Amino acid sequence: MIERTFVAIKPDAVKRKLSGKIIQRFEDKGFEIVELRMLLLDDELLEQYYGEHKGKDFYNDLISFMKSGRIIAMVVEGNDAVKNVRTMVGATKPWEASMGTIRGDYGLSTPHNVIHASDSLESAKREINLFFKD
Ligand code: DGI
Repeated sequence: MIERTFVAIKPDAVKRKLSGKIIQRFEDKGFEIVELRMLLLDDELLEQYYGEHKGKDFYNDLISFMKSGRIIAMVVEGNDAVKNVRTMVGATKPWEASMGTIRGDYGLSTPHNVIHASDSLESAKREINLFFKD
C-alpha cells in the first residue's frame, strides 16, 4: 500500500554533510520525496515531537542534541513506507544497527544516530502534521 512517512535527518548528519547521500538512498530505493524543509527546532516543537521520552535519563541529552543544529524534515512516499523506511534506517543504537542500514553505515553513538523515521502510521500522521502544518 502506498503510504507517507516522516523522516528527519538529524543535526549530526547535516553537519557531517551526509544529507545528500541519505536522500539519495531513499530515491535509489524507489521512494519519492514529497515534502522537504530545513529547520532549527525549538523547545515547544521538541516537546511535542519527543514528549513520550520526557523523564527518561537520556531526555535532556536528546533535546540539546536535537537543538544543536539544523535538521532536514521530509515526507517520504512509497510502498509500505513506514515499515520499509524503518528497515533502511536500522536499530536505534547505531552500534547495534546492521551494516547496510543508514544508522549502521553512518552512526556510532547515541544520541547522534543520524536519522529519525516514524515508527507507525499514526506517528507518521502526527509528525507530518507537526512539521508541515501549512
Ligand atoms: O524511533 P527511534 O529513533 O529508533 O527510537 P525512539 O523513538 O525510541 O527514541 C528517540 C531517540 O531517543 C533515539 O533516536 C535516540 C534516543 N534514545 C532512545 N533510546 C535511547 C536513546 N538515547 C540513549 N542515550 N539511550 C537510549 O536508551
